[in-house]
Amino acid sequence: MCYRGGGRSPVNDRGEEAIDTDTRLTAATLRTHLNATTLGSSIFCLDEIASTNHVARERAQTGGEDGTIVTAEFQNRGKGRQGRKWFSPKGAGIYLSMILRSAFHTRRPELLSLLGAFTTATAIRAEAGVQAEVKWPNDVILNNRKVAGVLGESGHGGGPPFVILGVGVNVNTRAEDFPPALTDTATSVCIECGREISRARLIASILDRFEEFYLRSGLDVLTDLVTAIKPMCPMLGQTVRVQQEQEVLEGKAVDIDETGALIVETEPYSRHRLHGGEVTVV
Ligand code: BT5
Repeated sequence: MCYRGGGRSPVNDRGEEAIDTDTRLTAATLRTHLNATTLGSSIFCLDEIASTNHVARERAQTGGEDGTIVTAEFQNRGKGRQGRKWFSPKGAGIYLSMILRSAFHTRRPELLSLLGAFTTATAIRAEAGVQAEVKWPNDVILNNRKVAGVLGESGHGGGPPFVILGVGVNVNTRAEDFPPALTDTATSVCIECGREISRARLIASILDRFEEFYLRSGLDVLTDLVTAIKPMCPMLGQTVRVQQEQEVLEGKAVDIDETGALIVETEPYSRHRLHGGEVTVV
């Protein structure tokens, strides 16, 4: 269970495994599942690369259009926020980046990351029937373990300013394939739902849901988005500790506002708007 194809292939310590050609992602397969029209206007499905965010950035800087999608079977330098690494074993996960150029949304990169986490969580719920949750600012959690992360990076060139939104999802990764550093904190959709999930269907489901919000602009969409996210974010109402660079803040997470900021109350009438950081529920 929780591996691709009918038999187990050897996995080395870089997470490399032979690709089963039947399950390799292709633009044609993605298009059979995709309803979105802007997202996926151009699709590049690659094999081994450093990072889909790097490739998407290069394409954006040379004119890559709004909605262009890059996926990979394997990332040898998959990255998280602040120089952290993203474990990206071959063929088992989704490594997806989108070029986003909507002027309305790229002015709110934090909200785009939250939208990425929210649509990934709702897509996992729909495709696998498990209770994925959003952990502000950029994570998707299943049974208290991280199943997906989102990395938003802003840039210029090749057209209107852009955000590259990278989404990494552990889809069919087996428990024993996570490196020791992640065994207590990470999980995959397959581990939690007990069956393999089609990466192509899950990507299409994420993009379709993302586009519903992305093609709209104005205050209404911000309100609708935040209203939809909040019930999926169990940290609201909890006491949290937020690490922001050198500063640590502890208080009650009371709200997410329309900019995507987390509102933390340290004492009555003392509210802080946080735009990023590492959150632990105390
Ligand atoms: C993230 O960063 O969660 C953003 C991850 C974004 C990955 C995608 S894949 C497609 C695109 N191309 C890229 O190169 N990146 C994006 P952050 O919140 O900083 O979390 C990173 C931390 O999560 C690491 O330091 C580990 O502790 C943990 N981690 C690493 N790989 C993981 C995995 N596969 N599953 C769960 N946790 C992981």
